[in-house]
Amino acid sequence: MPYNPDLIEPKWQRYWLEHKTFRAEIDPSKPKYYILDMFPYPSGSGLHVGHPKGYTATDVLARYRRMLGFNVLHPMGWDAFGLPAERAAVREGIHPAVITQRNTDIFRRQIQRLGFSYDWDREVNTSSPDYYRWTQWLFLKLYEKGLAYQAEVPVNWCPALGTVLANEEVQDGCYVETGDPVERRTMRQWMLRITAYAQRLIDDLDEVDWPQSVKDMQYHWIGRSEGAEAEFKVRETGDAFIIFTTRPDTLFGATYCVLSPEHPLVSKVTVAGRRSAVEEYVVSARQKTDRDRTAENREKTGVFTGAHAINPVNGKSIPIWVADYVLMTYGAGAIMAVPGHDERDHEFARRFDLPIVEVVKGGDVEKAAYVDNEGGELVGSDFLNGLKVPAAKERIIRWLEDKKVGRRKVQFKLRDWLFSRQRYWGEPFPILHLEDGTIKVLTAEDLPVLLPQINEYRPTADGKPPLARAKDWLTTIDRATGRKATRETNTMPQWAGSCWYYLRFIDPLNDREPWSKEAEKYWMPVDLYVGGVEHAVLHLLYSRFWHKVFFDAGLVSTKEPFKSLRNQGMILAYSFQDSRGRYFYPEDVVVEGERAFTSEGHVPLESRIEKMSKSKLNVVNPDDVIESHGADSMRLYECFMGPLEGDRPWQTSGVEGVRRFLDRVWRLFFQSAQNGAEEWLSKGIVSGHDDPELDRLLHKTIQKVTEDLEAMALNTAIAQMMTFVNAATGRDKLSKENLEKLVLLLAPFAPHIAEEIWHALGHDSTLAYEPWPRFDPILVRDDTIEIAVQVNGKLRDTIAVAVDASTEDLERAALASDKIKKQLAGALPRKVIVVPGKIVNIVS
Ligand code: ANZ
Repeated sequence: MPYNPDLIEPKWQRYWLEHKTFRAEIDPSKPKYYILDMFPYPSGSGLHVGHPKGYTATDVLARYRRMLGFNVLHPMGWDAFGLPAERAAVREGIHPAVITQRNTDIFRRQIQRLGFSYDWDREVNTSSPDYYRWTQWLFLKLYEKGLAYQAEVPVNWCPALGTVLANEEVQDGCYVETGDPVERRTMRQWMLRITAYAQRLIDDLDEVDWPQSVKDMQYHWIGRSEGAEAEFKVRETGDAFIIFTTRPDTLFGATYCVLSPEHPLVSKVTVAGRRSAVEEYVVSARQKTDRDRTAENREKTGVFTGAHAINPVNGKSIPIWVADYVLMTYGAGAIMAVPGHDERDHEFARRFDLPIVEVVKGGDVEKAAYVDNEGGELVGSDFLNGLKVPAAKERIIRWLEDKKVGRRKVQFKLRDWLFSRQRYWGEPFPILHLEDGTIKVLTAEDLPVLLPQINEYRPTADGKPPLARAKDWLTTIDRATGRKATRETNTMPQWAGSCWYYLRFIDPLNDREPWSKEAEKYWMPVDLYVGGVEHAVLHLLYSRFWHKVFFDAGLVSTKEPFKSLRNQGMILAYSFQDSRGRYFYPEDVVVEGERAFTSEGHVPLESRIEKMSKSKLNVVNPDDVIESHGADSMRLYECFMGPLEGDRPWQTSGVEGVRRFLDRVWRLFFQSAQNGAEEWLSKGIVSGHDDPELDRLLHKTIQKVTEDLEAMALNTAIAQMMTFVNAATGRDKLSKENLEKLVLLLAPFAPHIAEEIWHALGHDSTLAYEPWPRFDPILVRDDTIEIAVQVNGKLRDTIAVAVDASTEDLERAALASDKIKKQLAGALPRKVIVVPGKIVNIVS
């Protein structure tokens, strides 16, 4: 009976679904383990083999934890609202609701074909009213706490998408998902006050076990700077402005000040003769993005206002300039410039011939800014002279505070989160606008505010949200007062639903509250979260923020939602390109030695390893892999490709390799069974520990696989099982007991074949909750160990000895070594020092 995954796999998948094998219920008698995948947005036409890499790893670990006796919560759902789903809808000309339904069905089927052990009774969909009702409810909580507000703000407007975007969604002036450029506009939008949580978002990262790189990205994005504010007076007008600096110690070195072009004082302080030059400069700066303005090697520009500022520390007058390298959106929108010790100021001073003064000793400030902020010593700075930079900072801050011209200040780069979009496919806000221009916030009883069904859902060029076209929906009556009202027409961004889905999973059917206290107490926090690194400062920052708001509102009992986090690497693929840059399907390429040709044209082709993507024709569909080799082979290969975090190219030959391993496992069990399991069982594979060597190897395998699973080193766990199966193949003396152990070890990785064999071994229910095999510590102990032998402190040989060898045995073995004999050249050693289990030292 050959191994046939086509017969085995659908059968067990049906079994698991019908028996609700992976259903999770609160059970205080068991320790819980909540293991979560970042849920996908069901756009496009289904999964490629890159998606399940993380899902496979979490599934292996979920299955392993169940066998260890944990009550495992492992759910899956759909991040169905938002731009990606809507863009797919626009592309295909199908209504987003229809396309979302279609795509979730495809995703669910594909995911189920891989035999993942999700509790499907907990499936959630962020675009369904019984889900987004609670997203709206949570928005009300944010509003109540003063964390949601409307404001006229400079926004990132993306003309191609017809909507504004959050700062986190924009990189290098483009939308991160599509590369479409964004522009600056000022618009009235909904904002969330994430900045109120900046410090806690930093501090609480100490509590979580996350990759350092992800923590660093969050630190960097939040961007905490310690420094001071100082007040400068304008000599000509008597106005005052504040500057923010991280180097208050250099106050004596300030030789000019800069106002950002948007600074409210610019026009007021500019003297008559400079007015047109300054105005012209301000207009041109408005066109540039912050990114352009602060680009490092861009030539500095600026214009003198004709006015002067008085340095509070020494009363000196210094010129006030306007320059676009100072941003209005950071600090106070104004700086004191210290060209001696700041690179940008140095460059600017050079360009406009402004004085450069040294106040920290150590460099040559005429040549370059000397930026040392630790070891340098203050000069030319009156009462700061002789102090090191850190001490000088403290001293000057005290001085500023005493004289009431400044104060200690912590500054963050993080900005409030722009939370509204001019798109259709999102959660409507639970907000009404009354005729007098005030807003009315709806209450829990009014929810959900249903998203109206409209056919013309495309965005508009002028930024008017598509929901404004839903005439019947738009106008309504405020229930409390009977006054006429219109609904808010912006929608929430896709991140809204994903900010809290992990909490809905713990209590998905609750229609009285988003989740119960009981469920939260039992299941939270998420023990392990696995997903792509691209969410480091988007989803992961947003959901941490919401979670902290929930914590403060008493809705959750933990400060952080995700205790540990791992990022899966990318699955890459070989793609073939000709000299004109055209891509070809691998099937259409013939490889001859070093070169590749297309089947027709014989165009010399280049193959390279790239990210899997439809446009590069290098996508591998999991359905095809399952059809040719089965889901178990696919799962094994996903794990065997390399460490979870690494990027690796997909190789069909690799799938064939793990398939051969499963064939071998199958043969190992059925080698005596020509006619099926029953006969095989009755013939009885010999029982008893009659092959001690294989026995030891099995126990070592249990040990290694267990340790590797704990460390999430799934690839090396599989390699160890392969070693065992190779050793066992060909020997017909495996006891049933040992066979069972091997099946249980394999079960988390290749659950279908494992269930099938388990069943054939005479068990009539699933192995999903069988206890994880234990190894015998005596059997895994190595009999021999390596001991180093030194002569006069130099390593000369290593010898293999019994673990329990005595001091005398060790001395004898060391002196018997040929290499040592040669070293001693026939002489007797003067002294032999033996450290049992470690080393033999010989003094000659
Ligand atoms: C004087 C000074 C002297 C500065 C020196 C640095 C070195 P981070 O680390 O990013 O917080 N700055 C302040 N506000 C600014 C704004 N709105 N736009 C552009 N630059 C601004 O950097 C803080 C430093 O960036 C501040 O400290 C200020 O320059 C500048 F030897 O003040 B510093």
